[in-house]
Amino acid sequence: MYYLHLAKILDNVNDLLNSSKNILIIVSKPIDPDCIGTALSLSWLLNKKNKSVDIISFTKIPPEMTSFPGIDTVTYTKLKIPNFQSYNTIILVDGCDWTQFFGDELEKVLAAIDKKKIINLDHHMPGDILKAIPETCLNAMTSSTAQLFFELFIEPSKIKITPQIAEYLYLALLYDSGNFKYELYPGQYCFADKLIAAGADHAKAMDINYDKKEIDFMVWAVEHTEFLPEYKLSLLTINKELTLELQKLFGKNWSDFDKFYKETIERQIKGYNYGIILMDNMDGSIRVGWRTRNYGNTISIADLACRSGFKAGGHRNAGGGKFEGTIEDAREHLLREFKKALNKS
Ligand SMILES: [Mn+2]
Repeated sequence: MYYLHLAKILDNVNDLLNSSKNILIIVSKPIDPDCIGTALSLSWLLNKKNKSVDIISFTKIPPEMTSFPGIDTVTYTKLKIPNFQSYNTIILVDGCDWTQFFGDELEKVLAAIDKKKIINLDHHMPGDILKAIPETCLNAMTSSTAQLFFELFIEPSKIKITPQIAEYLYLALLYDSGNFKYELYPGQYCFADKLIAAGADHAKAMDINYDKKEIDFMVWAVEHTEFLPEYKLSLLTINKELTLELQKLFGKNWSDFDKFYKETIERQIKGYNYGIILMDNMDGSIRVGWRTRNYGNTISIADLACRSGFKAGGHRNAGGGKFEGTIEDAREHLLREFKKALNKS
């Protein structure tokens, strides 16, 4: 079994949950179907066990998630830091770094929480949360946090999920697996099949329409993408000037509309195994996001970004990071490490 190494941690987590009455679930940034679908299902299971549960987000719910079923029960808590003392346990869902949960408020919030009562459920490459709370951090390489949650909590509980819960988990799985297009993990199809048997509606879950702005962004982005065949790389560099242009065209949250571009262009063009977006955060830091082809021999952009001076994480083939400095330096460092890595491979 692929969770064997987690047996002791699972015991710790269950002990903590069993002795808790009031539980707080915090979802990760970016807000996506996996963190939301898992949080809603987890809340349902805990309610069944007579626990009182609140779900909060430190990030505003993005427009494409406002129609997710059940999203109304997730409270955006930007203006007010919750009273952590009133909860026996705090569960962080679908993220591996503190910043994914607490954003700008990080220091202030963490100081107010007893780390002994934090649980982390996640499937990303382990980050600073695992280091801080190794005893209660359930982190495994699965398709989605939804799958980890289903296999470690729902199935052992013997509680039958409703079609609604099956839908939440199925939407989470579809999103994190790119409709079964990305890397395949053990048990993934089995998990999907069980959700269908429990009432998830495949046609309904697949019936996704893109926002028109996604197409407009894609057209803009393709025109601004450099195709670098020597690196097998498509690179979109969005400097300060282009950031302002995007804000004018799509509003402040323009990056909410980049999914169609990422799905269609990054790692999808023959000869271009890697897709990278570099963005100026306009605060002296640069953001990177990448995707790597899942098939064949590829280099790890996560490692390469770290060697280029980024703090980077996520998954091997789809992740992100941050660089302190100028976008020109970020680009130069990345390409330099790219060259080195390609020469070695
Ligand atoms: Mn996820």
